[in-house]
Amino acid sequence: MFHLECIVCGQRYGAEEVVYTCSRCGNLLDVKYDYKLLEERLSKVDLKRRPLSVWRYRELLPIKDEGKIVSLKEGGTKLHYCRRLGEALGLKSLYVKTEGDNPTGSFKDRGMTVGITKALEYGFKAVICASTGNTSASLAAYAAKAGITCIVLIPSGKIAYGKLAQAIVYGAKIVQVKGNFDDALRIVMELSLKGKFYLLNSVNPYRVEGQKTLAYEVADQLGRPPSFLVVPVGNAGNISAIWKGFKEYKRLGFAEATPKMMGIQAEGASPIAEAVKLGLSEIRPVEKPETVATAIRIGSPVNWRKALNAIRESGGTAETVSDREIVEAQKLLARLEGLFVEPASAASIAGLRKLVEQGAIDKDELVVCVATGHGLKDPDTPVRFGEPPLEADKTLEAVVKILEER
Ligand code: AN7
Repeated sequence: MFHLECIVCGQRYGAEEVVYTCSRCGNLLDVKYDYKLLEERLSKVDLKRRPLSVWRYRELLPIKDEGKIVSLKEGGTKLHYCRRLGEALGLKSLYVKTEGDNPTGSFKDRGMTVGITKALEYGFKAVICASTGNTSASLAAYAAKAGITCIVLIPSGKIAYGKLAQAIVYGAKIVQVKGNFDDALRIVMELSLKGKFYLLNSVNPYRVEGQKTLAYEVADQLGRPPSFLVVPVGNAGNISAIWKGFKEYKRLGFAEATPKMMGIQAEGASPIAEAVKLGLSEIRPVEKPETVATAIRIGSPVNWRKALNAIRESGGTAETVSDREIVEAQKLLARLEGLFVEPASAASIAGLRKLVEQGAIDKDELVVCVATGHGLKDPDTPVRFGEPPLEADKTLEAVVKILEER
């Protein structure tokens, strides 16, 4: 029903083989399905009868044994109509998809429910990942649910506190690496080739399949795909997966159009945006990535080729935002809509603001912004950049006085 194919040389791999990248040319793999068969067997009416969730779309996911599915009830996240934020940015139809609603507070859960299920299908007793935080939190939770060992490598001192707390409490073996995410990923990729640990970074073609369900959900929630889909980009698995989802929905006759994919990166970690803007055919990795949005502090995104395809094929573009713009956008979304998202997610709002200002997105367009992770993941950033609380003596008069002063 499905197999893997190299996105560059087309080499095929059977579903029984554990393989992460093409053993012939080293490039990324993609899961391929028999769409003709799926078209015959699956109707949109059938899908819509099931609850909105990742597994609503189970026939479109690369699972052999439904009995083995490990789920924490991921997906089915809210799509908020943002009238006030839309007005502030100059858009009539702006929606924000809050992926923080997921069980561990980020979109990674969509991928991990599929990824851990694959780990069990293959008979692994341990899983591994490198992470800027959310991947480790999610993998640790799903490994706990499955009852298998979880090992995570994180860049020393550079992950948000909430995410670290999650990995600790779910019982992962955590190794802080004295380097950045790219260093940690290189190590786990090498380690996974020894065969003992199943690798669940977004280079794993099965994991990102789960993430494409965001596209199906958005199309189902709106009744059609948006004109623009704005998403933050780090290792670039998510933008690639979401694009695949929209393409599949159209291919299956469940949607009539596809959105333009708009990828947003932090200025200090923006090799993909650079390649898009300069029209490069390959990215130039950033040696020392830096940004307040630690989730996307990634200099050498493994999925760059898929992401450049997604952006170009969809007719979209990429933009960069500064740390100041990210922090500002985080406040704006919180204060106008009551939605608290982490800095990386706020990057998509900051990027959208720029794209509207530049005229790349018209005010009448239907726009969906993906808020990839919950604000409570990183409580330090708003405290560091926001106004400190007032302080008063413990009397009514003192409190009244200080309130009047402000
Ligand atoms: C909130 O957890 O890479 O472009 O190791 O946590 O698919 O990498 C996180 C990435 C956006 C970027 N928003 O997604 C990790 C990790 C949030 C994130 C991204 C991440 P990709």
